Amino acid sequence: MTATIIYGNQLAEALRQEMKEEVANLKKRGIHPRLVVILIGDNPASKSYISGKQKAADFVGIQSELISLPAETSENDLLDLIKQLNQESDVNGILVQLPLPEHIDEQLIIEAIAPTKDVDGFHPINIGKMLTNQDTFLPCTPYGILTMLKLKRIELAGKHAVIIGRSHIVGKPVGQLLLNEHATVTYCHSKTSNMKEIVQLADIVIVAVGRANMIDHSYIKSGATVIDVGINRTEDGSLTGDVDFDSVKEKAAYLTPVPKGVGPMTITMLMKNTIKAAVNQATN
Ligand code: L34
Repeated sequence: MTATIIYGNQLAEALRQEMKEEVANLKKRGIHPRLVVILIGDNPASKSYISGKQKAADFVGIQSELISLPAETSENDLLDLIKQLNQESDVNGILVQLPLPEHIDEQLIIEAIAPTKDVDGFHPINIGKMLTNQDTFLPCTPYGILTMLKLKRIELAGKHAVIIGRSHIVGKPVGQLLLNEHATVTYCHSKTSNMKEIVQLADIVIVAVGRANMIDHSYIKSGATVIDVGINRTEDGSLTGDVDFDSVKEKAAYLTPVPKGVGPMTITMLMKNTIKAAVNQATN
């Protein structure tokens, strides 16, 4: 079997086109979605992801502003900035790009963002709503993965999904979203003793670890769907996923590439959440 490759960039483009029309219509009603992105320091990967976010916002018609602050910015100054943006009624979404420098407490910052403006869906209130299947901002990467699976009409109910990785921004929440879709969910992580045997049972495998090519065909059940969330920079500067693409593509039914897989969907879901924030704030 040779896998159907799921090109996230193509799905993302179609979704952004729809959002562009939606935003044009919202503007006729006086709703102008606006996103503020905060970058602390100058991590090159963060800069690249943020530039993708700004390009997408421009395309869709979302006004985006980047506030770029030095790595030495104090936790208190960042908290003050967030409090100020929470108060500004023309700011619909606030995103603090992660990771943050060591001296800043990430959780404290996430919890400072007004839940109504938390377009990342990282605030504990929004995570709680996600867990209990209430309407909320879903975290962008898990939301992007779910959207890809749905657009490709990949069955989730009753299927065994194995998540490799338990980070707060990808692994944990994507498992919960798949559980909400009635999948049977297993989490694997660094302390899992028999990972290969578990992954071999999976109908759907989500790999979000950050180790290049760690999953090859020997882990994969024939006909499985494999979603690669890893973004690893190789020595020559190119990007590669956590999945050994050439090996797995001969065994899986569906496989996402890196780049052009999950990454562009993450950005697209941020646009969706920002539009949702603007609409919610205009009507509440
Ligand atoms: N607050 N921090 C916050 N929210 C987020 O949702 C993120 N994330 C993760 C890192 N920190 C965050 C992102 O935006 C990862 N992430 C992200 C966003 C976009 C892309 C990858 C990760 C992306 O566009 N990837 C492209 C390649 C980009 C490149 O060349 O550098 C791709 O095709 O996969």
